[in-house]
Amino acid sequence: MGQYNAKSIELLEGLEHVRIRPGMYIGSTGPTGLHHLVWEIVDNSIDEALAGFATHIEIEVLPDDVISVTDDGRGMPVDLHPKTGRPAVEAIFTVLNAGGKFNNNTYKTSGGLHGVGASVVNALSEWLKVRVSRNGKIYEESFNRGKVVSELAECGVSTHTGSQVTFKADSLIFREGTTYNFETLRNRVQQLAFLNKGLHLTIRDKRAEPMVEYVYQYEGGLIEYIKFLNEGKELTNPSIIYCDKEENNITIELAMQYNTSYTTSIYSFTNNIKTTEGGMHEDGFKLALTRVIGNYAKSHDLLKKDEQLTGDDMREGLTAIISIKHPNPQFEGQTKTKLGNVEVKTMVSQIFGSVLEDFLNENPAEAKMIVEKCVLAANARVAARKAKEATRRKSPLDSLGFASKLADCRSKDPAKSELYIVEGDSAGGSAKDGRESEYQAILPLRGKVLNVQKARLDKALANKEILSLIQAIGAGIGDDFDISKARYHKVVIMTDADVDGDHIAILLLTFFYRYMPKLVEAGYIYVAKPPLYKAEYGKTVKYCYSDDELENYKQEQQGHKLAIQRYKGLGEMDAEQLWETTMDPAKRTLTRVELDDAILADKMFEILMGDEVEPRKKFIQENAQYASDIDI
Ligand code: TSJ
Repeated sequence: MGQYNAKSIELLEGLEHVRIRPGMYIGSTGPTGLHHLVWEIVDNSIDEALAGFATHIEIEVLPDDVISVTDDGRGMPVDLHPKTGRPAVEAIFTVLNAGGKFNNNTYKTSGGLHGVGASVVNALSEWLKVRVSRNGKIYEESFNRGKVVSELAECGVSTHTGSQVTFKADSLIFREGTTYNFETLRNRVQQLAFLNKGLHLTIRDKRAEPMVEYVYQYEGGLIEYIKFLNEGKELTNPSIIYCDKEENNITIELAMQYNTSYTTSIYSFTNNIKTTEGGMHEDGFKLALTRVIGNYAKSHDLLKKDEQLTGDDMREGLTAIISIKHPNPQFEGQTKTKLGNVEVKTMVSQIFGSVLEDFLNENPAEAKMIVEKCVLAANARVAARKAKEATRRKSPLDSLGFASKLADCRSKDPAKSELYIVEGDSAGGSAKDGRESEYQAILPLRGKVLNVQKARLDKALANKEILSLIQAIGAGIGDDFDISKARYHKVVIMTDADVDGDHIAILLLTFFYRYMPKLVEAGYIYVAKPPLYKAEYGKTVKYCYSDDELENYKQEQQGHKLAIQRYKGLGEMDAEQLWETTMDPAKRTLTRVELDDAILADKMFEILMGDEVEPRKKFIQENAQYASDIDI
């Protein structure tokens, strides 16, 4: 790697624009954009580690939501630019696109979603301090809202090298607040540790009393990631199949293992960025998997006469992680999270293909277990196809031998139409009577919905409640799902505000997440919030949606004798009350379901679908963060 110095930093553009249009640089000024600042800084330290110069990175959330990131790398360059006479480190923080990101000598392998760099973080910080240990000295410089307030100066001696950046996000920019969610930060730091084998990462929450600290270092890299993801799952065969290879400056690391579930979890990354839309690395992996297992099954006579394995059959129950490090990644697709480099496909296919082939040949007993599982999947696929055909028939009322209980709305405009999925026939009745039938449809569900986490598609499709749901939504299911055919742009889950109701809501969410993920991604799924209490005096009625709200109301109304009713279920409300409290767009609170982190969601559903109530309760309390309350 060439000498990195002040010359390689070119002056481009001032930072004023970043403050005028922050969204252009960090995506949003909400919580996502705020957390993005942290990754923009951490990425630089990861690069230093990938270049072989840093081994430890520490991330701290300090009181007042100040972030501090420290590494033990070479320390940012402090030499002066020959033309401007300014220190290199200053340019990193004051010049847009400085820092060598677009410089060939110092290619960037890590990277945030937008790859915008330290200067953007500086521009969007109320204050920022950088401290460099280098040349036996410590240097410091500080900034306010992107502008230098204290020039680079020596402030001590040092026996080691490294970089530290400390900043406070600007509340004038981040109007929704500058509070960090520690769980969000911890989760990504752990992921970075899995993705960068051997790297020592520490994260601390010093806002908490006592301070909270997590230390991550995974010598096994993706092997340990797979172990973590398959934790608590029953395995098809004991081995994790793994490869880690570098060729032409491109690194390919891959790990996979089967479990006995029916879901496929393939996650891919390029330069530590999740490639949600897949791309050439995933294609190469799937190609090799299909080819090698297919050949093995055939050559070892493991298939009956008319049995054939498809790629999908070979991916059922598979957990796989593919991580590529590439000096020049091409990101394509709608969200720029699809790897486009064609050369990667052949590389992954060849490298992983030969590792898998060797594994099967050297472990015949495990190979047999894997093939047998694929054959089971193939048989289930044939059964599911027949069941699926039945769901495609047009009318919700005919062909299936049962009448769906859907009370449809009159509007045929999906953008205006809402589907309420209601727990129980009695609440379903009230909802039907109370609704605005022009645009609100009601589908009552009886009892518990099938747990699709534990059932294959063919079994799910044999379930009446699920069939009614698929037919009501009208957009198909699984691979055939077509969001443009969805008959409602709001699908509202309305269950009792108790443990059973929560469970039903989660079962429904699991179903949507597994079989209609596009509906979740599009933000069409909502959870209704029914009141917990009715407090009355005279003719004044007040509905309270939480214990806190009730307490506050009691305080306010100390002069009155309140009659308080606790609702045990939706069924206790009459049609008018249900409309007024939970369905009227002018008054109701709907929580939009957001599950944008598929890895986290998979793990959560796994915990949730267990038979115990406590972990489920804990989830619901802790994961308010994955849902945002929207008053509509
Ligand atoms: F960019 C930044 F300011 F946000 C930042 C950079 C923040 C943090 C916490 C660390 C870093 C950083 C940068 N850590 N390590 C480096 N390394 C360099 O900038 C560096 C040092 C020396 C040389 C060289 O060629 O001598 C090259 C580079 C890129």
